[in-house]
Amino acid sequence: MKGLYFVTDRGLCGKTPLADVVLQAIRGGAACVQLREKDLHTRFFVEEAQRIKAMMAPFNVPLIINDRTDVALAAGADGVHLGQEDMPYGTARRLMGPGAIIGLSVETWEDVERAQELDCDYLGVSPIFATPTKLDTKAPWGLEGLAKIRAFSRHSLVGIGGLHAGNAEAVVMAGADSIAVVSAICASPDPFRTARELNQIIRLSLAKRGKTDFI
Ligand code: TZP
Ligand code: MG
Repeated sequence: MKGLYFVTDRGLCGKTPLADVVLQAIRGGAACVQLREKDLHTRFFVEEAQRIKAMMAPFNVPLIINDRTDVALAAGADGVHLGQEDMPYGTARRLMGPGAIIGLSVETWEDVERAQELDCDYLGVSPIFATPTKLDTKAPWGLEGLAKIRAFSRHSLVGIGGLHAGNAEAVVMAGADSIAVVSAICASPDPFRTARELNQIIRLSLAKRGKTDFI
């Protein structure tokens, strides 16, 4: 996982339909989209995921479903993002198959150590900074915590929590391969421009770290 990772929140999109914001984020350069629905009943979550998946078909951008392996399977999504209290990684991998993208949130150092044994596709380092978008988080990792994980982990790292154009470079330089944002794009008056700006910052920062395969 590398680049800009967009995580949805329909409540933060205002009057703009969620699908429009997703399209704008992709046009702005998002490398991945995670559909995150905390309040939808299963039936509507599946229908929404199917709609978004169909809309994303012309783009080479994977759709990841937050928390719910069943919804990911039902909608033919490209992957699932698991929290520590969701389905165990091994079970999700067995159900989703070897080609699926499976990400795992790490909130404590024990989570990071346990993940070292798993062949998940990336770790969601959560949260980097405290954020009003998600209040039930553990202590923020900060840039120091992220750098410590980078030094230890064999996995690709996705930073999430309080990230925006003003701190994305510092987070990439501390070791993130990907920057995940919710409110920076959902609540932006111009999601396309915000995504494009973030994408540029992330690419340049990755290049500074010698990750030139990306550009
Ligand atoms: N997981 C950890 S923090 C967070 C999630 C889903 C929310 C991040 O939202 P924002 O608005 O990008 O700070
Ligand atoms: Mg979760």
